[in-house]
Amino acid sequence: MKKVHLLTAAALPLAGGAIFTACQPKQQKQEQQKPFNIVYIMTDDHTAQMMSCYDQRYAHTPNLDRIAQEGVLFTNSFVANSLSGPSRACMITGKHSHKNGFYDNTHCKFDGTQQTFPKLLQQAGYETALIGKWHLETLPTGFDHWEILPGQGSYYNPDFITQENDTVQVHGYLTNIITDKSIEWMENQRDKNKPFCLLIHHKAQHRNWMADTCNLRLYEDKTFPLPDTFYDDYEGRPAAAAQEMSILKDMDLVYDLKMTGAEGNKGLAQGYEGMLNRMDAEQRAAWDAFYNPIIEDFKKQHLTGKALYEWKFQRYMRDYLKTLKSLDDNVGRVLDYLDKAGLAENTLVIYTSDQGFYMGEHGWFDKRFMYEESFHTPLLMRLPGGKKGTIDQMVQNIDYAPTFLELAGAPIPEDIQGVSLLPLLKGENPADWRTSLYYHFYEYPAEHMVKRHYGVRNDRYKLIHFYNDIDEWELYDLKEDPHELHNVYSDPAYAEVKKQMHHELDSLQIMYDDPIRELN
Ligand code: SGN
Ligand code: CA
Repeated sequence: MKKVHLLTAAALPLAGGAIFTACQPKQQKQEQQKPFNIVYIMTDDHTAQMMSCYDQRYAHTPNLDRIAQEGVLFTNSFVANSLSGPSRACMITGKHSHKNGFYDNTHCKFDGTQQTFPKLLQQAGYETALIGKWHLETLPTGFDHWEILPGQGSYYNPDFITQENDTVQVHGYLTNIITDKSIEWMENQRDKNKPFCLLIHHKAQHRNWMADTCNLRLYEDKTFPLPDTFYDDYEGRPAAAAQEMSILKDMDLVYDLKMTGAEGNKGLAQGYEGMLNRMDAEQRAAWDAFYNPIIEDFKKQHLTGKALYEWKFQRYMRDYLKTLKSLDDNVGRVLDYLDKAGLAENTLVIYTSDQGFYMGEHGWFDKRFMYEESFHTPLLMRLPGGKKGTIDQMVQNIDYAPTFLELAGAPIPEDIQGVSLLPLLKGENPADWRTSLYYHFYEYPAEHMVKRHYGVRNDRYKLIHFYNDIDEWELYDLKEDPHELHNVYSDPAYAEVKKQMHHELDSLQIMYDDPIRELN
């Protein structure tokens, strides 16, 4: 039987079905009480529709699927505020945005003096490290080691901000480099006498989906089916109609789809030029050799209307998947390293994204809305000796901090708003698990023009209030209308549901102490 290490804080059902309890012989218990390490891999804008363990239509992600097969896949995993900085702040504090103070990407700087789970893990004897995208505007605190990207970072020959507050350029492709640095830290830089927690934060799959040159030619023969809601008319949903994240109108031909010379936003074209200028001669030659013939072909076609819209969707899907190939390969490298280094048996591996993303659903890219595709975020966890299969309970990214603390045997401070997922990972089915989730998005007016909103979702219904320069309520019956096309807020048939959902929303706002900050 495989050697499995026991949790320090709680007994786990072990691989092979054995259950460790308090009556284990003392010596055996002591031998096995080796603390778990934590390897937390978070990507950016990677959505469950583009992971084969969640959705078979588009992507093939064997290494991500391996985590799901050897551990658990959460079917109902959500964020608290679907945007990078806010999402990261919720994750690291275990608190909603109004409690951690990082509401949006445009106005906020993370208060690094506040309590975070890496600091609490350090107090519990862990060594902590962070490598990759940070996006919280102040320098990281609570990490023994960190190397972060300035802002969104660059896919090619990226800069890193080091702990000495220097900016250093590294040659190569970012997803590989973040993985190289992560493996290097685990292998050669950490204190091997301590348990560790490593946060590997990728830029991929963030806009503008620039793939590694070795993957550019993939998926060119594929034509992807349009999502069912690709031609949504937003009837009955004024906030959905007002957004600026449409593939047809807002996805830029040059910046997003690499059609140099095509019509588009000048600032974005300059941004893209800057990205190309980071490349060395070899990278640039491979890039041009691939995209130039597509540019020539695109010019000849003179596409407009529906044909242009669908052409953009196909190019978007291909670029996203090419970028994803590196991500999946590099997750595989981390898993292989953990095996080779003998760490897999006492390391919790987590895979998640800072939020979901639209892959043409409602005609969109980007995120922000409390609608399913961006409210949902992928979540896989592999805990040695823990449950295998799927977990259907409703979980949120504020739950990660208490999970890690409980796993480390550290106390969970009272003011953490998330709930430890450890009972679920142990295969328990707690009778009092939460039955609804709270959401609040603030970044407006801003890029993509998604209006401010908050709401509640339970296993069947979702109530959303869009506010600020609008006052609109939406109610969805997710069973009858999984694509959220029919706002039934004013439908008399849903009067009782509406009342109950309002009550649930009020209860959550009281419980989480959200004064509904209608910032202007
Ligand atoms: C950038 C992107 C946006 C994206 C935000 C936030 N524009 O501003 O499309 O919504 O980041 O993304 S870009 O022209 O700079 O690519 S987040 O994931 O970091 O929150
Ligand atoms: Ca993001």
